[in-house]
Amino acid sequence: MKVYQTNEIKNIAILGSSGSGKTTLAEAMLYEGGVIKRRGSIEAGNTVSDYFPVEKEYGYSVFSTVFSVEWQDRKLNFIDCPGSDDFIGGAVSALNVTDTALMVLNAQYGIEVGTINQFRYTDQFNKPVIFIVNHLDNALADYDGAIVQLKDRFGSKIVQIQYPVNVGPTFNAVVDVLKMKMYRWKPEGGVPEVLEIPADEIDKATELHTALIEAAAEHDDQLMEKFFEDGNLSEDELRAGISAGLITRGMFPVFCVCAGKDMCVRRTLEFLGNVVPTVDRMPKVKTSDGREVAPDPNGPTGIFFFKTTVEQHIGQVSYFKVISGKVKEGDDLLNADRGSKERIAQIFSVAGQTRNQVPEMLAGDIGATVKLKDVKRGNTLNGKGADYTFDFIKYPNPKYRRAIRAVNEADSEKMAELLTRFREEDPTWLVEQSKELKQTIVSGQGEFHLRTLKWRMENNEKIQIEYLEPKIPYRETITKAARADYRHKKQSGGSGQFGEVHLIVEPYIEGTPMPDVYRFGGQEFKISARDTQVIDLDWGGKLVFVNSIVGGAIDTRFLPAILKGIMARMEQGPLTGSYARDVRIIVYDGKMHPVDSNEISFMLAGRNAFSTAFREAGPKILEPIYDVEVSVPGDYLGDVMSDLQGRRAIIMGMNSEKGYEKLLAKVPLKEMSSYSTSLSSITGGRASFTMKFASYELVPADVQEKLLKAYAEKSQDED
Ligand SMILES: Nc1nc2c(ncn2[C@@H]2O[C@H](COP(=O)(O)OP(=O)(O)OP(=O)(O)O)[C@@H](O)[C@H]2O)c(=O)[nH]1
Ligand SMILES: [Mg+2]
Repeated sequence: MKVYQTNEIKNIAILGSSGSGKTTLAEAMLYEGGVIKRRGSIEAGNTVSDYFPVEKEYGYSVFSTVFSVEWQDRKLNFIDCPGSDDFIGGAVSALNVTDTALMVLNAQYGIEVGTINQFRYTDQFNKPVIFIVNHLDNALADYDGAIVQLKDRFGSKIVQIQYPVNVGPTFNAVVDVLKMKMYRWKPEGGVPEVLEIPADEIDKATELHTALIEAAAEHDDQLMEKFFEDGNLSEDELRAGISAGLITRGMFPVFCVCAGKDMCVRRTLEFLGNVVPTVDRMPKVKTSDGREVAPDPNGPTGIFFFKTTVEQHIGQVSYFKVISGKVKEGDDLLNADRGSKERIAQIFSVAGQTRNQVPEMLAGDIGATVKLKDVKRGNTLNGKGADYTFDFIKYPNPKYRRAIRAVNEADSEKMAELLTRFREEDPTWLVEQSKELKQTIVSGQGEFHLRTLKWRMENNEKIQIEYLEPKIPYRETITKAARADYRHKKQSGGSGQFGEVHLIVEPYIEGTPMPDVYRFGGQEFKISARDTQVIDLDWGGKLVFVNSIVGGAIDTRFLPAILKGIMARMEQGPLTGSYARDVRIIVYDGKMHPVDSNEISFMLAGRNAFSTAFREAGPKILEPIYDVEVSVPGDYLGDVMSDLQGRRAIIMGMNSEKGYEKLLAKVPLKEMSSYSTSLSSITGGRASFTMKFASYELVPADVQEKLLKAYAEKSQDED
């Protein structure tokens, strides 16, 4: 493969909901581009894109796959992304390094929830979008229905470049209103016959052609003038206008294909080669500190790694985009994120797992390298004169949480290593070794995400694992002030132990001042704070520790020991052993013994006084509450609402958005355990949601009772 100039390179993400035919389209493009001699299929498990065993097993894409096709002296780099919401990380990474998105639709379903989710990302990244209606040979294909949905949602930005002459199993022809020709295929697809538009299609074709001309003229003043003068635009002018419309997202052209039969795929490639913007025409990317970087092949070298995988027999393969300058074999570069040096031994242009070595790559290009020492996804390698780092990737929060355990204890360490590696490949995972819950918690995007992880562990790595219900990180706090004393006294043989602590506990609410006087049982306790420590607890919330001891009742040197004792109890709250938070503790009195007082005595006295006071202070259990946002088609809204109410949700609001409703709710984490599975079964997979930690809130009395009982039983078992 030759070395391509920046203005010959186009980077394109293939998006669309699961099953829309992205991988099949990729296969047809590779075939038409002469990269492969035979088209593989999902059914036979032999596509270029889905080459990992887990993808063959499930017949879905799990990872994004890079491939390139040379077309009319241009290099089209594609990234075939997984469509399932569970693997959205692949699409997000791809959008960071591509300039145009192909959004594939299944003609049977039109716009699906996956389409909308992914479209939202193209919006965030401000990338041009071309819609491709696939599956036109499907008996249930409804091309017109798909166009109505698109127009409904995106209005006049939807511009048809083609339309099918017939849909369903007999599909074999489209009218192209840019070329004003009809294309017709033999059953094997591939190269079409190019024909004049038949008489009975002329009116429709002319109408769409006019609409296309008007839309193209709209994005360029010169074209607009020309259009007013001549009432027409040439083919080249049309292309220039569409290209301008794409870049500003003022136009979303619509194409037709039947990927399964390789129909209209060549025409799509031709359009991509001619019309889609090259890297140098797109807005410049920005570094982490906001500097613009042009894709200048003569600039300093900066290459950004957007994906890493571990492949059999090779080890780590690292995929990068040349953001600036050029990268050559033998280059010594510096990892700006990790400070380490790396030598680029080989550079590859890739098509799935096939790699073709190239001597260098210029700004804008996408390739891969192997055997780097320490490069993670998201890192940048810089050459002389460059100090770039990029952090443009924003991934969604995980929303499906399980505890994971190796069935054989001996595999635990290997399991932990693999989890780290999987997380490096796919940043939408979260892996947490929770000391608090005594569980390893993996959080991903959905049940299917976790199922593929298990499959890979068991089949590729030969480690048996199991998922368990994850524990909830409850918290404990108090709701009123209380007071307690505790004397620790021990007399055994020689020296004894003595420490006595008197303290007050009360809820700590940021911004509320401490009173000067407390009253308990008719008695007044005057407070004069000598020292206040505000401690930010590792597990959230605060502990405020006030020294209000008068007259040297306890020596100042014992205060750290008292605090240490209290902290030990904060870490294992008196109610259920969960972390305690948001407490103010005022130590106002106590007693010492001239000989027997020592640190351990005050530690124990502090701990026990705190424990007693805490129990008297209206203690309550808090649970994590999440902000949940559900996007659901209007017809399912009622069912989704009542399901949420069954999960103790508080509905916070609702917005309508073209056939979809967006529901905002606050829901306890405990109730979100299998939400993605339920939501998908309620809505037939047509809804999606996101969740984000919001706050800790008191659990209802009945839940508290259950938790206390469970803890008491568990403690008894352990005794
Ligand atoms: N009839 C018909 N079937 C198609 C067409 N394109 C794809 N398929 C089939 O649709 C199914 C899904 O195709 P894929 O290419 O895996 O779809 P995808 O968009 O890559 O799906 P994900 O990887 O899960 O996101 C497979 O069974 C394909 O054979 C088409 O044009 N016509
Ligand atoms: Mg796929």
